[in-house]
Amino acid sequence: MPNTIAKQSYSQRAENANHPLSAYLLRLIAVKKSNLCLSADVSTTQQLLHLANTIGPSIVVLKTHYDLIANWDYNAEHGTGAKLARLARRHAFLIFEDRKFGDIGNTVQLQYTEGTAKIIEWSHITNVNMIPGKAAVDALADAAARWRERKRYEVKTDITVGTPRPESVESDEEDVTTTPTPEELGLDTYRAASAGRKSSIVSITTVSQHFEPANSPRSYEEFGHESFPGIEEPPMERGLLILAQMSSKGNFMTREYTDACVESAREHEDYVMGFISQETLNTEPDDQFISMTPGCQLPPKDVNGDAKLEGDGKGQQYNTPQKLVGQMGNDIVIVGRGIIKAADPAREAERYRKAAWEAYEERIGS
Ligand code: S5P
Repeated sequence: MPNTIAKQSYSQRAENANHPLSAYLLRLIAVKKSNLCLSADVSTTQQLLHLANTIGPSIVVLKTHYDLIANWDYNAEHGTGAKLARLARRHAFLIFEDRKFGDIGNTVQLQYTEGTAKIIEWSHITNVNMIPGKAAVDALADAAARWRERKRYEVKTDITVGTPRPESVESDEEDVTTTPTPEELGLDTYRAASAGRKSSIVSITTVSQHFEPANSPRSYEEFGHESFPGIEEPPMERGLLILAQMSSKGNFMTREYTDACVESAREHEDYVMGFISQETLNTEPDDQFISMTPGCQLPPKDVNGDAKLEGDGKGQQYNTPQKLVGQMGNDIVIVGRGIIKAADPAREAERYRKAAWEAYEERIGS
């Protein structure tokens, strides 16, 4: 590992991180003792929200592909993105839309902030495929800065005219408001309670008319019990990950390409949080980037931990958390089918969380 940062704790790194959302994420990791991201690759809103609600306690990031969801509700106030944002607040995780933008600057700006999904409104983090060149990163950074400025203005307006407080939420099948909070139960019992939650298809579609954008202008106190203990709401800043290395067999991302990604990231430290990569790309003393790493699985419980992991037969290659976090210095593992195809996804998520956390502890020597 080329940079001593890989030996630092997440809390130490949070203190030095330049990007407000990176600093928040690193602190969240320390609070939840989780360096796990769930890749929620399912096909309906109900499945997505159910996963977010049951696995939320084990993760710090929930990764979406909104275009996999057949019935994604685009309504900005109470659609799928807004509902997800509410669950993100309740369980304290960030939302990462894995959009892999890859077009000219003007188009990616419009895709990010306009169009159907209005990704920037509900997703704290997104990512870019840098094939079109650095201009795509520049353009996304510019769009995020303008969005942030507009939000600042909207917040002011809201406060001046007086914003109604959120009403209590209602649900016909799973009332997320009566779910005990981590504060009431303690973190471990809270996770166990979520894991035990019945896995029937849940209709959270009727949860509320009062969902907020991902970062509400309202204060932490006003949400009271809806927020997570030990950490405040995330900052309003949005973040970008650059797709610098891929997990898929035979991909075309050469060293030169990866180096260009790092160069671009250094030019936008106030927007680029880090990379999707297979190894830490922090090489200079000042680098504070976060690396999030897909292509992660654990061998089944009854199989020897050193057994070679099979790919998925469609190009995907897998490594264990031990290798990805412990040896390659990555920060967060991204796991999809390893968790969601398990007989008990919430319990499996805990198995992954513990394995990735132990790999980190071993790495920093604690
Ligand atoms: O190199 C990559 C980059 C990404 S973002 N390899 C990947 O697999 N991904 C994404 O991670 C992919 O789109 C999918 O959503 C997830 C991996 O899913 P799994 O089911 O193989 O764990």
